[in-house]
Amino acid sequence: MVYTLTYFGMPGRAEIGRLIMEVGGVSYKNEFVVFKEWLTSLKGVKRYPFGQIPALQDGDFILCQSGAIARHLAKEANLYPENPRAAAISEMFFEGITEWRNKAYSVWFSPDGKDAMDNYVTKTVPFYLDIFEKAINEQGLLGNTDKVSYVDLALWDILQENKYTTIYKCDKYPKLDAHYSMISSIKSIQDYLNSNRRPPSIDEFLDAISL
Ligand SMILES: N[C@@H](CCC(=O)N[C@@H](CS)C(=O)NCC(=O)O)C(=O)O
Repeated sequence: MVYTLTYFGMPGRAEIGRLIMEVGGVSYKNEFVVFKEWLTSLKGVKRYPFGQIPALQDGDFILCQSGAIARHLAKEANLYPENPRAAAISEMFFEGITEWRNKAYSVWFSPDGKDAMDNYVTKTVPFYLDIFEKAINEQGLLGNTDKVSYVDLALWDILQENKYTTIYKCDKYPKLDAHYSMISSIKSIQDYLNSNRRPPSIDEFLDAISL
């Protein structure tokens, strides 16, 4: 069985699914959708219940909504906490990461100008960095287990998407730094980042569609 992961040619909301499959050893292939083609012919097709992507597919099995995709894959890849309370805590943090991502995309994809971007960089991001620094300090891994889970990968993803190491890295977040480095050093993550399965960044995607 090989999943097909359909999304635009960028990490975005599909990236957590990719990371889980890479770390968990689940076979998949990317189907990169061209934005123009999406708008003109693909958006309306019935196979996507919400008319949006990412979508994960294996034959008749079609799953949309990035959180549902992440949880399904995490369970399959043994990256989902077994203990019900640890699972609930992991979901709490996952929802927080999604909330952060929604705020980011509302600024990056529909820029309301410099003020919105400044507010995002100086207030929104530090707000979430403080929360996750505290969480990791208190409980180690975000899944509240002794091994890396899907939500730790989701945290790494949102940090790298926000260019954490170049813009925000500072002594204020030692636990986050250690967590980020630990995930970056996982061999399957390194292999993935060096492979052609890793799509171009959101910046490159935005540059390309504005041409
Ligand atoms: N809640 C959904 C949001 C999906 C979403 O916003 N997808 C965007 C790309 S990031 C999309 O399909 N945009 C094109 C469109 O809405 O036509 C999820 O998490 O998967």
